Amino acid sequence: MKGLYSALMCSFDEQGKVNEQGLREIVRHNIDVSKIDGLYVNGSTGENFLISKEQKKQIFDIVKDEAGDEVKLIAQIGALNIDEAIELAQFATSLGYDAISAVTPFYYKFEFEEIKDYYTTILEHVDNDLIIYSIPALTGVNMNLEQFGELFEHEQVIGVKFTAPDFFLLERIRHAFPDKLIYSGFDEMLLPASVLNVDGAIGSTFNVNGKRAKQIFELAQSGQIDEAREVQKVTNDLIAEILDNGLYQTIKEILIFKGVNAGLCRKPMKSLTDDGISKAKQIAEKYL
Ligand code: HMN
Repeated sequence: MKGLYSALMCSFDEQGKVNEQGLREIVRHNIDVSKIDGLYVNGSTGENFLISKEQKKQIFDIVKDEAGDEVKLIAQIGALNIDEAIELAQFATSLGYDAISAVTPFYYKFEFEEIKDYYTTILEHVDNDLIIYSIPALTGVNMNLEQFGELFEHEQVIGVKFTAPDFFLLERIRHAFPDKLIYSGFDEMLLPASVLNVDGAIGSTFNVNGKRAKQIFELAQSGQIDEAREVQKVTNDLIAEILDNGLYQTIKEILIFKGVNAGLCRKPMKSLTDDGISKAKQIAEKYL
């Protein structure tokens, strides 16, 4: 399960429906062109929190059908409605997903005991491994070392997707739990996370910049830090321009420029203006 995973984008049409052909093309681009090790399906980048349960199932189904066993597949099934999370976990597991992942429950400012109960309840109902999805900036849920340790006591909890700029905590988790999988979540911080010996990374920009991400990860692993820093620098120039123009929309527009039918984002995400589309093309020409 180690390696680099694209946080998979999904292609939506003007009505907000899943564009099956477009989604298949995004999967193929990640496997054939970006040479990614795996796909993280229905995460933030997949606009998971903007779509229905039926659409989530449709996406799990199409991605597994297209990717088969060519790369590892992680299904993000976290939902505030725990029945939905369980149903999605069982569905993805029945399709053959290699692991499930669930975002920490958010919005209601749950206590840690409630968060722990959320994970144990899901795992009582599904025979699969689980990766905690921690993204404090978006969920407001900040867990400390001891709390990660309590979640890791469950043998089905095999790791964490760590999307935070807290390298002190990352190092402490790495040191305390050498057998758990840690995936770095911020693409612009891949090098420092790799130096701290994470097992892999999950990122939105890997949909278009997967080869450079892999270079950074592999160079860091072999101790070639100066070389890795150079690749991270170019990567961060690219990421800065993408963020400035609109993260998901710009990645989709770059994919479209590359001939992949990446479609539109779901409302309430706005579409790129004509200027934004031109800028995305310039970014693609400059870096990719
Ligand atoms: C997901 O759930 O889709 C991803 O794993 C999220 C991933 O960590 C991305 N985070 C967000 O989009 C919030 C990053 O790849 C991020 O987009 C990138 O580092 C640019 O900031």
